[in-house]
Amino acid sequence: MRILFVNSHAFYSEPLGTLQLSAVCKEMGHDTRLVFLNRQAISEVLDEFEPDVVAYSVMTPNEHIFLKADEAVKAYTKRRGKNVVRLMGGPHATYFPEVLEKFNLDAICLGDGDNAIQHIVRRIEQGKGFNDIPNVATLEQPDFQKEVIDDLNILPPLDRKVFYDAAPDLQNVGLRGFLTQRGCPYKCTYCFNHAFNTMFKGEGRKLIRRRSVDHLLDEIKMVQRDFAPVRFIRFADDVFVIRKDEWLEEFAERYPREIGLPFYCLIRSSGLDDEVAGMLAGAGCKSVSMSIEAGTDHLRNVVLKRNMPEELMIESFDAARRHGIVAQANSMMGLPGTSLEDDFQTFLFAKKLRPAAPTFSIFCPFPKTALTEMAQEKNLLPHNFDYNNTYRTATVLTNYSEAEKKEQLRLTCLAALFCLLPNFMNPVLRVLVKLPLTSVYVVIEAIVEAYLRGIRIFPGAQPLNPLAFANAARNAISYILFSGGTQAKKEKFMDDVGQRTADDPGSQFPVV
Ligand code: B12
Ligand code: SF4
Repeated sequence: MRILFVNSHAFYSEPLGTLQLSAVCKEMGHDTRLVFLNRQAISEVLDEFEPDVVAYSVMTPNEHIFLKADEAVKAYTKRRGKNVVRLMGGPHATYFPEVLEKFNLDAICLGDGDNAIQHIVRRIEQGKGFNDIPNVATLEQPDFQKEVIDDLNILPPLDRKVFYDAAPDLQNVGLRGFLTQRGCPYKCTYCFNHAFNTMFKGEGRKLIRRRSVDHLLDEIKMVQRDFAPVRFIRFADDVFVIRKDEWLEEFAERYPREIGLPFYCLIRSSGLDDEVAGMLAGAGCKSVSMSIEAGTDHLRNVVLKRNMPEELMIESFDAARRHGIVAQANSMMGLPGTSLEDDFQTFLFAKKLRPAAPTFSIFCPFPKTALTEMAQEKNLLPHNFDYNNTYRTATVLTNYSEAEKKEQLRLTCLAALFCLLPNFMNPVLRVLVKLPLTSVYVVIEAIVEAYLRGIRIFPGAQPLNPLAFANAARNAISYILFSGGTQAKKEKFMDDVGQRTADDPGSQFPVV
């Protein structure tokens, strides 16, 4: 059977869930292909690959791109008179099962799909329907039995070949992503994890699961052998260190001996004390993503439920510096009920913590998260807001005037640069955000972002040469311009979804 996996954009980090599913399908003896909608025309791939199954993997802000692609799939089935099974999984299908009806899909997968895809494929072979498969909902049977994959060690290594076949240029970027665990126990109000935990908690279901160090290191060794050049490892777990435990001790002892490559991981500031920073640095950790999110204790700990007092954050950023770990730290502007002055305070707080790689974004509300519901209850966000149009755009919250929204956008573009400049420059930032130079600031943001990623966060992942840097900056600019661009630009991208070719990659995420 031929299974076509469909993702929206090729990012600098691989779509690990899709690669896992592709590996499972290949292990069952099936043929798989991956298409990125920002790189290749789906109709071209359909004609060439002639899939029996089309498997969409979707994040909520990209739903509109998939609706467009789905039109091309439906047109193909009509043209060929062929029955193609259309499936969807990933976070959007998990939190918005209404897509089943909206797309009129054969089935959706909610949560872990590793077993679900096997059952689905077997049922297709047997000519049977998809009812009564754990984590799978159909229009006929929307309620489903829940399951989480308990033992991650039974999963095959990710199918990276399918990724580099779809995005060959990304193999030269020597960055390779791995997951060591699934699940996150925290309850940040802007994130979907609390929704996931509420949905899947229950008798016998373990929400936090980790692979053995053996299983992980074996996969890394295999990737070093088969997907050279590997220069930098990116652990993509939501939180790499939830607690200091035996797993971390074993990893910290074996990883440098057996792998010895620099790595990056995500961690909460509350998890990085001096001891953990020392262990990570000793193991080869060169950079961590340690979000700040907001500049006051009230916003961080009451509104966002981050549970991170200021003193603790100062200590953890100091610990990172002491151990030579670059801290990438994101902060969000534009929270429900805040003002432009709060956004400046967030900038100043981030600057006080002195992260080596500061980044800033505008809060992007998603239905079904606690923070979005709170904003709607307080009439700070319309109930019918367009969630497809909130990523890298001006805030959709009503607690900012139109003029303030523009200033906030400019502040977000310039904040990373000004975090790296001396404090006496801060008043200049306040002047610059008033000038109507957003397009110039977007370019500045892209260059700073490409510099931080290439030189500070993933040093050495890409060989240092001016051409590679220029390419990364160009990609960053085109991605930011697309994702934060005008409605007209977005519509143009949508029109192109069916026509894009491999030679015209369109907007790409920065690859460095
Ligand atoms: C790495 C990552 C990214 C990477 C890129 C991811 C990529 N290359 O695909 C980057 C940094 C680019 C990114 C960006 C964003 N991200 Co992100 N990201 C993640 C993260 C941390 C890990 C993804 C992952 O590898 N998961 C592990 C794999 C195993 O799980 P999975 O992908 O879900 O796949 C499994 C199942 O879903 C299922 N499945 C998936 N597809 C399919 C298809 C079929 C047919 C079937 C049967 C099953 C199935 O089976 C898989 C194996 O079990 C997740 C959090 C998380 N824990 O998942 C957030 C997450 C996906 N991101 C999220 C968000 C909100 C964003 C941003 C909008 C952030 C922002 N506001 O700035 C942007 C969106 C950019 C854009 N325009 O697309 C949300 C998505 C919520 C939603 N409703 O869609 C998540 C869930 C975080 C959260 N908890 O809130 N992200
Ligand atoms: S720690 Fe990160 S992944 Fe976990 S709930 Fe908070 S934002 Fe989500």
